[in-house]
Amino acid sequence: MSDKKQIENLGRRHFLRNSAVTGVAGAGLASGFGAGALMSSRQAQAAGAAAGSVAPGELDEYYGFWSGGHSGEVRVLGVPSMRELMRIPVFNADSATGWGISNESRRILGDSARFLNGDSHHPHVSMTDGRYDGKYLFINDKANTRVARIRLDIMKTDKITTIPNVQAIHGLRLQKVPHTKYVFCNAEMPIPQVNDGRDMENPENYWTMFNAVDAESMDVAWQVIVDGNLDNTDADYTGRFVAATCYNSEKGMTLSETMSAERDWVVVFDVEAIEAAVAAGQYETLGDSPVPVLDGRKGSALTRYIPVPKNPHGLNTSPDGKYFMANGKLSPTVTIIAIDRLPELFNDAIEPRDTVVGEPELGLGPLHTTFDGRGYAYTTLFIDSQVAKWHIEDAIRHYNGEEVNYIRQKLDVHYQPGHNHASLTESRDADGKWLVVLCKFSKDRFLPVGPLRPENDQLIDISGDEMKLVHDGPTYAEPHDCILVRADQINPVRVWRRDDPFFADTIAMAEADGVNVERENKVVRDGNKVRVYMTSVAPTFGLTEFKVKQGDEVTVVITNLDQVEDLTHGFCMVNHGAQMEIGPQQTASVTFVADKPGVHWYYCNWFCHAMHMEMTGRMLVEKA
Ligand code: RUQ
Ligand code: CUA
Ligand code: CA
Repeated sequence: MSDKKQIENLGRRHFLRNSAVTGVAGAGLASGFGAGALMSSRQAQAAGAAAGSVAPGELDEYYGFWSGGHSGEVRVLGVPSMRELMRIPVFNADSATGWGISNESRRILGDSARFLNGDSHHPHVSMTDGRYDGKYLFINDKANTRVARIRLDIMKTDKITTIPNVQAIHGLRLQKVPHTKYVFCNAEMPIPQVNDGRDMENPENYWTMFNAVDAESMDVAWQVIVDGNLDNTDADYTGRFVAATCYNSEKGMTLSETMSAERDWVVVFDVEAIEAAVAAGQYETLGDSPVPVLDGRKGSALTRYIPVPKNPHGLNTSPDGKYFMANGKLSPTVTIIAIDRLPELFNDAIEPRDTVVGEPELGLGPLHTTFDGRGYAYTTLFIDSQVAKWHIEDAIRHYNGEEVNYIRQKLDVHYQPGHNHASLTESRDADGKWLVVLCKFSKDRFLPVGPLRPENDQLIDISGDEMKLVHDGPTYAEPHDCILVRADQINPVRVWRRDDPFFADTIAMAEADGVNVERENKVVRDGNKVRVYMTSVAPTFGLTEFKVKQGDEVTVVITNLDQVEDLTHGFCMVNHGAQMEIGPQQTASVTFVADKPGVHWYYCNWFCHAMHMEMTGRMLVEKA
């Protein structure tokens, strides 16, 4: 072991001891597991060294979709190789594909195309009867209060919705059963209602909302006002209940205020009751938004509030459909809520805490829990830099007073894990093969790259009795969460379909100009707007020159006639900030102002052919 490593480890142990002593959550180390049950993580690490390898040319067994945090994108990885396969721009601008530049992407971004930033945390794949159906992936934008949908057949973002009346969409999950009709998403930050300058000095009049977005139309279906705030969320396997954590029941405006109460809560939403209330017209609308807003504050028939220890974070449904689990963060515990007791709670036959059937102590800073489908749960311990593997039913027995050891193993991860995710864990098909742990710090694991370091996504083999760390993967800011889907559950197309709605508006514009984009290369003038239609076939553009006047607004529309898989062209107009991808059989367009007289070259910037460098043309701009 190098000196550096020793220091790192010492520091880590030392930090651990200190946090226990200062009592952030000291009780976590006291009970629940004996030393015998714990294997050295170094042994585990050595044993699994080759397990994650996928030979060159071989395909992975799982697609992994990673959020890109404040980079705003989504990344596609192969698992278990952890090879990055693709990046899907969502809330960010992307030079390579022209996302945020091309007209098709700007139509999807809509009003929010003016924002260049995003913060994507929680990617989730649409489901039918509790199983991934591979149709869509949905993701939140905390930065600009949006929800986006990615079509998984083309792996492109196809809809983005800004959620009204609220700020900062964080937790996002999908209805699992009978199918993903709703995307449930939590607005984290309470604000005055309406937020038009009133009540700014009165935080007691700030409110936030739980939101349901229709997965097909991407319109906001309804919003429910809650007490406190909202963090993470998950849905059950009956289609009726959704639960969310609240860390700010205090409605504190400062850190210390948000930590002042010993308990916060999990709020449970009754989706059937909410739908009935919407149908019965029991709602208001706020400001200019037409979206039904319902009152789900304490005392409402639409919600129940279950007290749980201090500042909970992750909320996870076990794949057997039995439990919601709230991860304690400032408490060393995970609270297990029995979903089959919720109907009684809504009937007021039991008290909120009667739904709690277990509260195992796992260690310091539990953030997120994931499942293997064999009765075990895996919880990240942020402060301890570990993953705890524990047995759910044993934890429930322990809560009922039996002397049982529910912790099976603690594995060191490097360092400070946030989310973890086991293969297929959010579905009935949870298969307990791989566990990805997204560590917020890499510290000494990689060559230093200046003050900003990568994070570290670790792959752990959980197919056996012991967790085995098999891979370190440096990642750029900041995958919060990921989802692993079996490769056969996703069916991407290989070339674009000519009738794809992604560019239907562009085709409609061409038809209105009387242009058949597959056959014609043509310049159409409409006042000072000029539309330049051209085809592309490697290695040439259909037009090698076109002429416009200084000050014209120029729209270049390119149709890639190549039918060959993987034959993507690009279009870049030098010195005009215009750039886009045109995949095989795709039509794409970009608009810019020809404000400089003279000769301006354009070129193809996706490598397409031996003569790719020569795939060029000139725009001749006549002086005004
Ligand atoms: S949530 S770890 Cu959005 Cu935990 Cu980030
Ligand atoms: Cu076409 Cu490079
Ligand atoms: Ca709190």
